[in-house]
Amino acid sequence: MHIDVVSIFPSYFDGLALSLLGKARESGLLDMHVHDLRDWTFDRHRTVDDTPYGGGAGMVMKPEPWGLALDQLVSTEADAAAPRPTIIFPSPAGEVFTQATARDLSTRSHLIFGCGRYEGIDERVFEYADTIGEVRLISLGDYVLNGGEVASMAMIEAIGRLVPGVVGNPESLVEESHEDGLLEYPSYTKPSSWREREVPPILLSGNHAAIAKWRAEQQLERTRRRRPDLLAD
Ligand code: 6GU
Repeated sequence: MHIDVVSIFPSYFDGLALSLLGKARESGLLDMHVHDLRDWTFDRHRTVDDTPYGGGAGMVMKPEPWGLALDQLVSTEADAAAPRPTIIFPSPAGEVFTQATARDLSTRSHLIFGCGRYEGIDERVFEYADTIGEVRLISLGDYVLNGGEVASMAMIEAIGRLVPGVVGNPESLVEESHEDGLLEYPSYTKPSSWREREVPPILLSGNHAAIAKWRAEQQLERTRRRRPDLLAD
């Protein structure tokens, strides 16, 4: 999978050199490039924002650097017949990101993340992007971050770990929260007694059928208690 990120704070993404995703980048499974939006500015101050037409608080990201960035990242496709990229703009005004969104996006060959700052990006950038790729405005949830960087990192991690080969043991992806629509069952390791707290005896019984049944019950119980909304549909 090829991933491009455009941001005015590229060093946010240094963390993606670590751990599983970092290994996947080294091995070539994830071909990820982070770009500085200011590389597509040509004035002395490398300006990326301006005041909003119609007035109002804050600044808006100018369309020109975004247009040049998108043109370069999309025309760089080695194969002219390559599928159109999916262009993701993190936005609190977008569709909500879920595990299903991550699954869907993990099947794409080329993702571009456009990280907005300030009060947002000139609307015409989304319209133009829609002519060269599939545009998705995606929100992490109903709260506001200062820009798209942290949201993009969360999405890249959720998507990247679903790319075949990135997580060494694919079975560990099956029993996770949200994959079956339920929260995960509780886990325990040694010692069996710790600070007067015992591991549930059934987990020490060796009875695999009984353990599977107990875990399924725990999943339902936890989901009912913490996330009843997940059981509604
Ligand atoms: Cl994707 N961006 C910003 N700026 N804030 C958010 C968000 C995204 N998702 C939740 N809050």
